[in-house]
Amino acid sequence: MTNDASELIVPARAFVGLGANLGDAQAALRDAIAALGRLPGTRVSGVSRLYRSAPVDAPGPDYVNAAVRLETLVSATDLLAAMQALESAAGRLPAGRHAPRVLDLDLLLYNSDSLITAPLTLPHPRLAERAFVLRPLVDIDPTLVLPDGRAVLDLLARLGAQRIAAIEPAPGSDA
Ligand code: PH2
Ligand code: MG
Ligand code: MG
Repeated sequence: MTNDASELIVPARAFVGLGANLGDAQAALRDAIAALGRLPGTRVSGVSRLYRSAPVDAPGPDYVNAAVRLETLVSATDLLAAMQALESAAGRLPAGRHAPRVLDLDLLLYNSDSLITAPLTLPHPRLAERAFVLRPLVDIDPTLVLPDGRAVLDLLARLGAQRIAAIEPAPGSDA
C-alpha cells in the first residue's frame, strides 16, 4: 500500500455488445475486443464466447455476436466516441439503421447509469429484448442485474424463440 493518489480513482464498469454480419465477422470482433483493451485507462475484465445469431428486426446474413466487460477511466460519452471510431476504422460505412455491417459496437451498460440523451441511452434501449445481447452477458456474469432490478438471466429465459448458438466451446469444457 502506498499513498499514490491514483489508487483512489475507481474505474467505471462498462459492458459493450459486439456484432458483425459482413466480411470476416469473427476476426472483426476479436480485433475490436483487443482494440477496446488498448483504449487509455481501460482493461477488458470479461469476454463472452462468440455466438452466431439470426438477424433480429434486420435483413441480411446471420450475425456473429459477443460482449465484453471493461473497467475504464473513460467517460460514457468518450467511450461511445471511441467505439464509433473503431467501427469506422473497421470499414463501417454510413448505412440504414439495421443495414448489414462489418462491425457494430453498442454501449450496453455503464455502471448503473440510466440516461436518455441524443447520442446515448443507458442501458441500451433494446438490450432486454435481444438474446444476442443477453446470452453473451450471461457468459460474463450470470448474476448481472440491470439498473431497474431485472436479472439478465430472467430476461433471457423469455427469448427462447430467437435463434442463437455459441461458435466456441465454453471455457474449460472438453468440447
Ligand atoms: N444488430 C442489429 C439488428 N439486428 N441481429 C442480430 N442477431 N445481431 C445483431 O448484432 C443485430 C441484429 C442492429 O444493430
Ligand atoms: Mg446494434
Ligand atoms: Mg450500434
